[in-house]
Amino acid sequence: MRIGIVCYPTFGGSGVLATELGKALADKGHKVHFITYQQPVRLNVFNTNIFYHEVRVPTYPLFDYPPYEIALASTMVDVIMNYDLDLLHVHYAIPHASAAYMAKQIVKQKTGRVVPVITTLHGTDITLVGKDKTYEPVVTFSINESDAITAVSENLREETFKNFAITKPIEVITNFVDISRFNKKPIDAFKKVIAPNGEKIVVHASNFRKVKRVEDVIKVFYEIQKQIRAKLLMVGDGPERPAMEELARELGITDEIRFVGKQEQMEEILAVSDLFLLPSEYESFGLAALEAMAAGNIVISTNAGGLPEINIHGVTGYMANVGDVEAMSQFAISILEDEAGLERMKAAAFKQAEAFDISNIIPLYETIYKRYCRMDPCV
Ligand code: GMT
Repeated sequence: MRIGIVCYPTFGGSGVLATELGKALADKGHKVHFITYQQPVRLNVFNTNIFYHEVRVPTYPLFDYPPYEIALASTMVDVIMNYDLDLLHVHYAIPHASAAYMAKQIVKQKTGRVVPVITTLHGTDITLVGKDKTYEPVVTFSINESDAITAVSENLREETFKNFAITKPIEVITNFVDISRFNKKPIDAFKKVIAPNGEKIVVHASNFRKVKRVEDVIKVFYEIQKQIRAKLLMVGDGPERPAMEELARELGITDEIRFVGKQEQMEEILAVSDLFLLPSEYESFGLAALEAMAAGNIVISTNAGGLPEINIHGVTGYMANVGDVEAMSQFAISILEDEAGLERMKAAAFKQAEAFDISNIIPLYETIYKRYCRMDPCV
């Protein structure tokens, strides 16, 4: 099939997921057209089935806010018509679902063809940004106008019905991970650089926004390093980073923490680490935690949102209430002290990640696409 994928190209979970989905579909022979304003970060392969269409947003002195949504809808129309797309699959509702609606109407008016739109809801498009009343009417309308709606967890599906007047079914297709990519042998030399004295390695990766409660990462690690020789790797970047560097200085633990910025080779980092911290206020799913589990890390997280759907308390890691730094610290210390228990838990985390392997999830999306096939047999 000829599939248009619309996503954010940055390091955020929705863009990562959409890009990995597109790459996997291309490997299966589908023609995949990415439509976004920048080359997606994980779109780092050459594949003759993958096409990338950049959305250009011309500026003009009158525009304090250049109209990205109009530029995106116009690019969608161009790609649908010139590459005869079978469907559009948009990731993250804002503004992708409403732009897709507009593109669909324009193509219908021009050609009479109705191009199906599949919208995948990812998280903050529903729980933070989407339900703000500035956006809500358009978000509700464009989700309801989608031909199929999917959510990345049961929790997000429930949140969507709770916060928006949705009149159609929402199917849950969970996020996934490519186990073969994350199940890597650790590079000893790399491990030695980070933890020269055999320290335990703790990792956090995110876009350092308020919702991630990054200060809890630093506070939990502060407690851990009092009891256990450990290092913390802070991967990613975002608005909270300067304050977190300051907090690390105030606590006198800068030698124990490295802020490594955005990293494309997460699998190398996760291969040498032991424990992933995700103390978020909310996660619809927590893709970063799943990737850590696929690399054999245990996860200490909050029990917010969809996290209990992947992290099993006492089996793959531990969960605590949002903000309960003490509980998260105690869980971390007790498992890091127990070498055999840690190894058992790491194996269980990996096993749990296997259930979310990409090979199990891609066919679920293909099943939805096939409903809209124009050819028989569907190819
Ligand atoms: O919060 C992020 O890391 C970015 C955000 C996004 O949409 O790019 O992530 C959301 O989607 C991810 C992929 O589906 C989920 O794994 C994250 O849990 C979700 N973030 C939140 O719900 C806060």
